[in-house]
Formats: sequence, C-alpha cells, structure tokens
Amino acid sequence: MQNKVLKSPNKFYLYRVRFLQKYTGFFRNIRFLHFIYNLFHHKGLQHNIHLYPYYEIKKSVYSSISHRDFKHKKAKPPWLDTIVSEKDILNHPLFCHLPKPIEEQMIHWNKNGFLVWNNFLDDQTVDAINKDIDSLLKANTVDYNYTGRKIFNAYKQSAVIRNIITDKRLMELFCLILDKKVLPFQTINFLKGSEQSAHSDSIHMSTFPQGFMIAAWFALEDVSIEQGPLSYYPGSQLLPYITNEDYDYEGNSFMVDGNANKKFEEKIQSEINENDLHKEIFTAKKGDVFIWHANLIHGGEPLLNQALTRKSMVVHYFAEGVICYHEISERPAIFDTELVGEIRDEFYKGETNLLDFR
Ligand SMILES: O=C(O)CCC(=O)C(=O)O
Repeated sequence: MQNKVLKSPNKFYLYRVRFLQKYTGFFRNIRFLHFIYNLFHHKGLQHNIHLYPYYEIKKSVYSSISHRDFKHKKAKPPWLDTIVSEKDILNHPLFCHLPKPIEEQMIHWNKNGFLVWNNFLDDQTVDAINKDIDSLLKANTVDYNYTGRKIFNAYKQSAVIRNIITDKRLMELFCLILDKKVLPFQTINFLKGSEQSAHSDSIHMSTFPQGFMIAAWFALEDVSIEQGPLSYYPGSQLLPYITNEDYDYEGNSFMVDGNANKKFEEKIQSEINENDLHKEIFTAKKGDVFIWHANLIHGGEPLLNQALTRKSMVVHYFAEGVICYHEISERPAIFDTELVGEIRDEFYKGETNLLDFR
C-alpha cells in the first residue's frame, strides 16, 4: 500500500467513538438501537448484502443476526480445516511465497491452529508503532475502551500501523490459510497485558460459513512471564464452535444478553477442563508475530509485575465472500469502507496479483 497521509479525525467523531467504547450500560444491549446504528453505517454492511440472498437469509442486513439464522444451512469450511494432503498444501500457488520456517508450520496448521513468525517486524518499525501509540494517547485522539487495556483501531491515525496490517507477507499467508482474499477488520493495541480469560475469537468475530477469521498478534517488545504474556491451547480449534446456544444465553427479541461474555468465558473454561487441554505460553521477542485460527482458545496471563508494560497489537482479519458478524452481541460486522476500498484498489488489483490463480 502507498504511504498514506492520514487525516486527523474531527472532535465529534472522537467523542462519539470514545463514548461508544466506554459505555457498558443498559442501552448497549437494545436490539432496536443496534438496528438504528446499523442504518447509519449502511456502507460498512455492503459486504453482507449480496451474501444474504446467496445463503437465503431472509432478513434485513440491519437486523440482529446469529447462529439461529444459519441452522441447517450447508457450509463449506476453510480448506485447511478439512482433510487435505500435504501435497495439496505444497501445491497451493501461494505456498512458494512462504519463508522456510513458516512452510513447516503451515503443514501442521490443521493440527495446531497457530503459527509463529519470528522477527517479522524489525526494531525500527516496532519503535515507530510504539512512538505513534504514545503520541496518539498524549494527543487524546485514541483512548482505552471500557476494559482499560484495549486501544481500538489506532490504524485510522497511524500510517505505520496501517501499512503493517496490509503487509504483503501477511496478506499472502492469510489468503493461503483461508484460500480467500482477506480484509483487516480491526486493530487492538495494548500497553499492558490484557489478562483476558481464555476464549475463542469465533464468538466475537463470527462468520458463516464458520472459521473464516484469522488473527495476528504482534510483540511490540520482548515479553516475559512477568508481563502477562499471551497463552493458548494448541489443537483447541478442533473443538466444535461455541455459539450462544451452548451456554446460558438470556437474550430475547428486544435485548441481547449483557452478561454473555462472562458466561461464554465460563463455558470455555469448562471445555478446557473437560477436554483436558494443555496450555502453552508465548514468551515473545520484539517483532515476533503469533497467528491463530478463528477457533483457537487463547487469553492473556496474569500480570505478575504490575509495574511492567506488555506492548503488543492484535489484528483481526475476515475473509471476503462470507457473512461477517458478532455472535456474542448478534450484530452484523461493520467494515471500515475507506480501508476496504484502499485494499481492494491498491492491494488486490494494483501492487500484487496474488490471487490471480482463482
Ligand atoms: O493480547 C492478549 O493478551 C489477548 C488478546 C486477545 O485475546 C484477542 O485480541 O483476541
């Protein structure tokens, strides 16, 4: 992507985003307000519009959407989630673009559900991201959401981050893993460890067919056990996807369940115990990237030394050509049309013809 000069957002936009990200009260759960919000963001829902008729979803794209809308519908999972021979993986047109250490991990993607790309970013790039985050926080143009740990979508104001999320090496890898074009959906920056309970992203960033989301976690400094590193459960992506039907979800026609996240995380913990899953810790080096499958269980370890930072960034990507939504709040996913437009025009058509094999 070309190095874009980003406009500073206006004050009204910043107040609105900040309010929505911090507010956790009653109104957040009202389906009718979601509908109105979606109407105002109709451009960001374009990706779903032509897919609803294709999958025979007979409702407005502005309405709530959840697993209930896809019951009994046929779906083709991502190719690597089916039985694929090693030869098929080696013969994929994008396989030859991979660096050697990733090739081997790619072959075991189906079994493991993750891979690690060491030294993906050089020190200079990481330092530039950290500098941007510090300046944006100082200028008060980004802020933490209600968790007090997560800074959403700094890519809108940082050209360095915007360039990294569309890095050709990553985009090619994800296109290979999902065998579809991918689009970044959001970025989350952390200065401290998230300490988030174990979860799978597929309930937060959901797709139909399932599994067409992928995430990349960037270490923006060396991360030791003291700093609350990322943890994950290899192979957990092979367990059935959990939907709102699989735990005590208490939504109704007017409201979504405001306690869904807590109940979902309890459900995940019981899955970990029942299936005797084994946890691993990612003590990363600055510049490493950890990539995970939509259904891989992962979380943030406790911060053992509260004085320490754990600078990192997560980017969630959706595939094109699948319905994208948030099962936990039963809302359709709203894309940033400006970013999507740039990627479609400059990346998929211009700089690279990486999916010309399609
Ligand atoms: O960085 C972490 O500690 C966890 C991040 C995470 O779980 C996510 O973004 O899905």
